[in-house]
Amino acid sequence: MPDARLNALGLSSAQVDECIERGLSGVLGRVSRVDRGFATVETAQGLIRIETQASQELVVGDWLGGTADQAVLLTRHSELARLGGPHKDQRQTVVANVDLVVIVHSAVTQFRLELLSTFLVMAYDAGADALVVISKSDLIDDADNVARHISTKLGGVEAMTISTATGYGLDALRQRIKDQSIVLLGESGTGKSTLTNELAGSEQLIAGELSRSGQGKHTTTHRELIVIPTGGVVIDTPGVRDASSFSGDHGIAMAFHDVYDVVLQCRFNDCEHGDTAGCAVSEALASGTLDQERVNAYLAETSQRAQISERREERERSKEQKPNRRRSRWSTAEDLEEI
Ligand SMILES: Nc1nc2c(ncn2[C@@H]2O[C@H](COP(=O)(O)OP(=O)(O)OP(=O)(O)O)[C@@H](O)[C@H]2O)c(=O)[nH]1
Ligand SMILES: [Mg+2]
Ligand SMILES: [Zn+2]
Repeated sequence: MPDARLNALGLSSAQVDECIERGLSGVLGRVSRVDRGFATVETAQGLIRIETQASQELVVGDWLGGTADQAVLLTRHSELARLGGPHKDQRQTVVANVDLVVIVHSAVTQFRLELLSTFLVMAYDAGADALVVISKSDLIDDADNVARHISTKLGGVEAMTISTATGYGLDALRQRIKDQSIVLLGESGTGKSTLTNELAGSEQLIAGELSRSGQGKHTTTHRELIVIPTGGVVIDTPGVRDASSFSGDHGIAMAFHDVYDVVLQCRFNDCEHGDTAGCAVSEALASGTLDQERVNAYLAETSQRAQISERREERERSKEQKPNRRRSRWSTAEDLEEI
């Protein structure tokens, strides 16, 4: 059953074994794009479109087995999620089966520690690895220094520097992501689509994005999965201004490992890590073991998480009190166009 195209799409023995175990013969394919009502699926036989059902929300990166009429969603090994739903307080999977989340940050954009930390939390919560890519290195003298600084501020996460204008760092990046499924996350205009096109080479241009207007900005509106000829697949996503993660403990513990280790030593379970006597965090700050900016980012992430779950619980309570209220509309494809 496996063929060269499916391998290029990132097929692993897990999907093949699952198809055999579940008796799924026929089509095997990967969702490359989801539009309202249907998904575009790449198969060994070419592209097919299948209707999506409310009962089975498909996302880019999903693997499907079975037949075109009765496609079966195969087990996801990772799920990148954000806050979604009508009240922006539900877990919503946006991309599946990625190995590596590549956070793209432009060397000439103001570095927002909280936003980049949120991307990191999302990556680890997804069950993926994280890599920070500093783009547009041609526009400043010391982009590698910027990469080192940002890596330190983000707790030592791996960082690389690239320029699609000069080609700097691209071979190293191709090697790093070889044979992996990666998703690009970042603010708008950081160069995600330019990088996607560069990685795709002659394979595929993001035709829709580039043909709509001749010049100027080509703001991405869809997530799209594209095969990289040197090995791997890349999922381009629309840029975001603000991100809210559906942060679980795992993502926070990984992204803020240094802060989290100290938090666990606090004397009080409900410590707010202010200037309280016995607070391990304020002691670590005073002795210089912890970085104030990282602690601030940690506190912002956890307090946002607390607010969201409070809001959700309050909503659930008021729903219980008003049993006849009309149910709100669940998210549609349009709500998804943010990451
Ligand atoms: N100087 C320079 N410009 C770049 C580089 N990479 C991308 N750009 C430019 O940056 C602008 C934005 O690039 P895009 O690739 O569209 O950015 P994006 O991250 O996809 O943006 P959204 O789709 O809105 O999220 C374009 O004008 C690119 O030509 C680079 O390495 N150097
Ligand atoms: Mg784009
Ligand atoms: Zn404390």
